[in-house]
Amino acid sequence: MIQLLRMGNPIHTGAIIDNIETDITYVETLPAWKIDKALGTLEKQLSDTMTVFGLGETVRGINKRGWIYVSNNSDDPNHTEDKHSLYASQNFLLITTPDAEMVEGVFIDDPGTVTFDIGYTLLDRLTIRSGSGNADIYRITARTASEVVHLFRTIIGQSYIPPKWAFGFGQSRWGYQTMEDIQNVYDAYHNASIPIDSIYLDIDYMERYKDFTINSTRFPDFPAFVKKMQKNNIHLVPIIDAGVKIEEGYDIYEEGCENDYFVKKENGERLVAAVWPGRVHFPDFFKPEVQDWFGQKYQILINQGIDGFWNDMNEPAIFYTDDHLKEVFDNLENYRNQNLDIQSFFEFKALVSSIDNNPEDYRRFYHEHEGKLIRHDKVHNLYGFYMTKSAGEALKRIEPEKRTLLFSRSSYIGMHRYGGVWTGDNKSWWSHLLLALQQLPALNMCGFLYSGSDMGGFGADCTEDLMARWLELAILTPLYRNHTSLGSRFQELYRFSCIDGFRRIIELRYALIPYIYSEFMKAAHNDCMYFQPLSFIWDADPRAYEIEDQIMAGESIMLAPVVHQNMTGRYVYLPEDMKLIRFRSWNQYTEEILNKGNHYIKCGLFETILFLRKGHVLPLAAPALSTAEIDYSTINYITYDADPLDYELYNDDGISRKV
Ligand code: MIG
Repeated sequence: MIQLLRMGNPIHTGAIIDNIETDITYVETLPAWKIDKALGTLEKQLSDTMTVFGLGETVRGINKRGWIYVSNNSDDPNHTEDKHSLYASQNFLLITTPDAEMVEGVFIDDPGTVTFDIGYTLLDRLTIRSGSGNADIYRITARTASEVVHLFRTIIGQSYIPPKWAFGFGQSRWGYQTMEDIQNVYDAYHNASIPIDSIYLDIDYMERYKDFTINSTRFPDFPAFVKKMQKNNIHLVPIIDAGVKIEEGYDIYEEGCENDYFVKKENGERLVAAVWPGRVHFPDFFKPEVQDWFGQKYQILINQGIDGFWNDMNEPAIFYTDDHLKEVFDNLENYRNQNLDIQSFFEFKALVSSIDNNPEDYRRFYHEHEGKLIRHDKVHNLYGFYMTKSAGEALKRIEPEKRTLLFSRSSYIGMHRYGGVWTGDNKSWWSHLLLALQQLPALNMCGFLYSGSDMGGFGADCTEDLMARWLELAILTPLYRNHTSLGSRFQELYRFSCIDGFRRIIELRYALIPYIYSEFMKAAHNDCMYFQPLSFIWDADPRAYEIEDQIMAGESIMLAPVVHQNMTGRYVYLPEDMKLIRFRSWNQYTEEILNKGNHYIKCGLFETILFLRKGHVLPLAAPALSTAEIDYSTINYITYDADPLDYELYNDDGISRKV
């Protein structure tokens, strides 16, 4: 059952699809919730046995109890557990207990700031607050968690489906500058015989960080290079940033000015902000004509052979605005030649550090939404969604028959119909390895099936063991990309000492692609989850609700990866009898049946452990150097009290849209 309670006067966000077939009942109250429309709050008592799942890409665990989360898309590269906001706002929660007769989901459709106090102020109280008091609140109830998710997904629409090659391994690094850099990465992978499908182009491929340009000194004949790479089954995936550089003669800047496509301030002047290129204007993605215009620009790169993109800096991130920077400089004068004391020193410091992503700046500009001007902060969390929608719809227009890879940093529920997400600038920390696992089921609940973290970690220096464990943890994660920051230690797999170990893991990944692709496509077509918390399956088992480092991936496999340094094994909880498959490589593995309960499982550094459910099947192909070369005619099936024919293997040409 789906109920809708309206608070205030919410805007139409597009999170929910327009032609819903599911019945929705409009209500004035919600059972077991205390609603205060004046305050914009809804409150619920949490019993001891209740678990709260959801919120998509956030810090902390799978069970969200015990913290306060704030939906306010933020470019913050320090994802520590004291943070409240990351890049995305996925305002969906699911509340359940082991003995539940009914499971409840709530979605707060409000693109402004929304606060989720989940047992922070009071241990047993959940308080959700819409900052503006304007929100559509959907309450979805069903017998099980999976049914709640399924119902929810029927009203938010089908998930984005990437081309099959996007399930292969990708290599990225902020700092690859030239054609030679990219060629060297390819050559090194090729020489090491490590399978790979994509290499990413970060901001340095552009000319002075201008969207849809190619630096012709660094890439003298870009289309030829793209083609050459494609012959090797390598797809180049360029980054697109939200801000458009202010530069006379730059066509996109000039067209945007002429046609009034950029966001403006109250006085009607265009907002001048700054990101990589220096001063930029932000396209007003809220206007349909701007969506069409900007989206169509992707064709410039498509025409040069490109078939994948990642949208960055679309919270939008703001280094500074001209207006605020001027205020800061003016103010700084007051501190010159002063004896800065405890008070003034900290004011001075705060002044300087207030320059980027300043909340005041997000109140300086407006969007034109369905004919009305709305101040940015009230709809802030839609910006990345609309940028990606602009791209996604254009890609469909440009190539109606073909799937293109597209994922974004910032997002809001609804964006899952147009692209996937990566979880932004994590760090090469063991705690972020675990976080990468914990975010997946929450993202899947609200339709973000194509997602993944920067493997090896973006910021900080990666170690060889962390990289190996990350590749193992993500072995079934759809987006499988090694990415890192400028200035960090090189972490391409061939940089490390045990290249053979890395090759064995990546080969296993490729052997698993028939399974990954089948399970992904089934989840996308049937509005289901690919990654699930254990309790979604074993819902009567109280232990299953407390497992924070094991998840289900598809119907057959439970993941229980090693997430700590210097450990060659771990405790695993089996909610039922399972078969442990310990892979040394894709074709060297042992199988062992284990009983329900607790086990200590050995897992050496370059070993991958998977747990196969009873009555289920795991298909395995012989690996190839790219997804295009995987031979489906030689699939081998590992079974546990099941017949290979029990498995529904899904395959298609991997590139056509909707079959
Ligand atoms: O602020 O384009 O999250 O993946 O490498 C840095 C450079 C801007 C942030 C992205 C990251 C990317 C980086 N970008």
